[in-house]
Amino acid sequence: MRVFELEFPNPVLLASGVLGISSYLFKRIEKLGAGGIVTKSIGISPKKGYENPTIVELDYGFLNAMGLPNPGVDYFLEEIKDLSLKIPFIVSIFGKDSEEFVKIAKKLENYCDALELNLSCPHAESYGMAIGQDEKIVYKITKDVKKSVEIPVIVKLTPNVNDIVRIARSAENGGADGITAINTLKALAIDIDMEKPILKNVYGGLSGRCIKPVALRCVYDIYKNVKIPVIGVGGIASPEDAIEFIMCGASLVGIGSAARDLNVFKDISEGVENFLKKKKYTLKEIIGKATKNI
Ligand code: RRO
Repeated sequence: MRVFELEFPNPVLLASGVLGISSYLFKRIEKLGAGGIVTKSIGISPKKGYENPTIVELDYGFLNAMGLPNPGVDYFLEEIKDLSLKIPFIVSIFGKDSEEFVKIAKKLENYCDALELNLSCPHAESYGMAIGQDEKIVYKITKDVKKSVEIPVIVKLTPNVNDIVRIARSAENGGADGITAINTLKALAIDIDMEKPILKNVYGGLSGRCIKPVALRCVYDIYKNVKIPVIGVGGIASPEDAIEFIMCGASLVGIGSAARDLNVFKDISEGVENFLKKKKYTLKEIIGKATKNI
């Protein structure tokens, strides 16, 4: 499967933010059958993240406010400089403005296959969703990063906007090679015995099965309105979920919350392959199929 001029052995990727940033873990995810890896978001300098509790499991998904914990780009480069993978390795990055994004992007360019710009963390005011909700900022950051590196640049969008298509178009106009949809939904959970919000940060990002229909709607709308490939992320836990996303227009899918079971990559990619065999389709033939059968 060729997307962004990179060869993916299967369409099932590790989504950003899920399993840390150690080289050992990336090798392990490759062995477990992932078609590609997107790292936890990396910033310009080390960041401890928020105090606990930073994550809570709900009946229908997870709510997290980790607070962008990461070791900073220089330490991360030390960690990955000898990493050798056969699958595409995509580094997610965040910054407070386009200058910071460009600085980080340039440092990483020779050590990864593509960059994913995280413009969508739901609770990091000056780093995340606030910039990803503004189409002019999305355009500028995308354009500036694109101008400064040779590798593909993918933009990860927030669903916490009135019109995600407008934002996707800004990324496309800025020169993005692809769109990842979606990051988590801004949400809240209350501990009724403590009589206060569960997360230290109060607000968090909702992920898991409950956000799948929202993510599908976003992928569907983006696919119909932009030409660049889409990576679908949001509540995917089975081959059937992945096929729904592909039929809505995703060329690749990302696994986040469901990656607590590390067999998920093989299970989903084999399940998708079996479906295609049974229906006598190629993967390419079903991308966006549900948007045409109306
Ligand atoms: O680190 C986080 O708290 C976080 C990030 Br960067 C993100 O993009 N999405 C999310 O739900 N949490």
